[in-house]
Amino acid sequence: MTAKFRSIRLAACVLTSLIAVPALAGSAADGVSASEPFVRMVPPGMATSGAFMTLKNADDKDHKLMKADSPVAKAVELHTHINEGGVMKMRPVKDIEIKAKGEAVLKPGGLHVMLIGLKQELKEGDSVPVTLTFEDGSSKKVDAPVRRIQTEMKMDMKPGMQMDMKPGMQMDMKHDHEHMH
Ligand SMILES: [Cu+2]
Repeated sequence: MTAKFRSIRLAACVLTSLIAVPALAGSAADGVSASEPFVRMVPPGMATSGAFMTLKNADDKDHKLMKADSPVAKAVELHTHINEGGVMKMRPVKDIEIKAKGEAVLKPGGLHVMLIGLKQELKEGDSVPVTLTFEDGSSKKVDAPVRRIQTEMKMDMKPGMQMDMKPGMQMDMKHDHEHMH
């Protein structure tokens, strides 16, 4: 391989990592649409946040979201929440299934795209690019605005479920420990 050829290949690699690959007709990225994406606003200094959206599958076959990437975080994982004796805990999931003609809802307290090690402060109204990659390797870029979602966290709490902390805040701190150890 010539040096020139190598540099072209390198340039192509850099380009594909910077620019979202356009969805090819018939690909999973073509069949799945992401509606109402948003990223949760977190206080300055907080190292983690989450991205949420509804993934709709227009195809006759199931699709899977395999991974997500975002330039605002050092690492991005697919997570879900499980309720263990009244305590909400997060668990990484290997993929998120979007059934044929169905949808997968990523929402606070449920499935989410976890942004770990934020590289920048997320201000309300900022747009966070999130690239979703599907089972066939196709991907699409979603621009998720940063929003405050405190009230939605409250809705996830059952009456009688005691929380001696501010909704949202401390739960995220706990996430930090899980990821930072
Ligand atoms: Cu998480």
